Amino acid sequence: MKKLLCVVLAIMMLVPFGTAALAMNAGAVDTVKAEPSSNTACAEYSVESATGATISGKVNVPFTFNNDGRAILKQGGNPVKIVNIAADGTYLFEMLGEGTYDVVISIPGWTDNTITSVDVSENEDVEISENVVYAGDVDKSGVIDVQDVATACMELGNTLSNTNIGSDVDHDKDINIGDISVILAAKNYGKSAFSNSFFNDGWSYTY
Ligand SMILES: [Ca+2]
Ligand SMILES: [Ca+2]
Repeated sequence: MKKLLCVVLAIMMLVPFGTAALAMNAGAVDTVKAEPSSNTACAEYSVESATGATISGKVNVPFTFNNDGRAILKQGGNPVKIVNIAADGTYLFEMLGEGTYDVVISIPGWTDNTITSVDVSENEDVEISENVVYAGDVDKSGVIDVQDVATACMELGNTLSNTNIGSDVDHDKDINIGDISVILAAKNYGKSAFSNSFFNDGWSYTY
């Protein structure tokens, strides 16, 4: 009899526990149901994270870019991204990881500008404010001199091609005396390609 009472008591005790267990399970199910929303949050975070850092800038020149200027992103001396400079002179590198980069502004017939040591933190947007280039480095030697004048003179009146596009210094789709004038202009002639060290707190120039 005592044994039977114990069994009955045990069953009576088990029922509430069972209910509690079911309730706990229900709670667990609710938790599982809640997970998709937290997963969505994770997905949104991942998308945002994938956007990464950016480097941007604007090149001011007296012509409208039309697929004739490039911004080249380098890391460790190697190109990692190349973008066209937009019609208004802007360029943008997206989805970058944290690191140190060099940016090369390269336009046919103009001096290059290499902006070195651009430090980028995770998801940081870095804007390069100085993108100085000079018109007249026809042969891309890094300096605007008599050789550029001679090269452009040899191409006067010739149809533009990939091999002589640098002689169209003013980018008007024609190689003429106007291009020679631009090369010889005091603001251009004798100038060298830039190589600038970039710091987030300022600039230093080396020639
Ligand atoms: Ca040159
Ligand atoms: Ca021209």
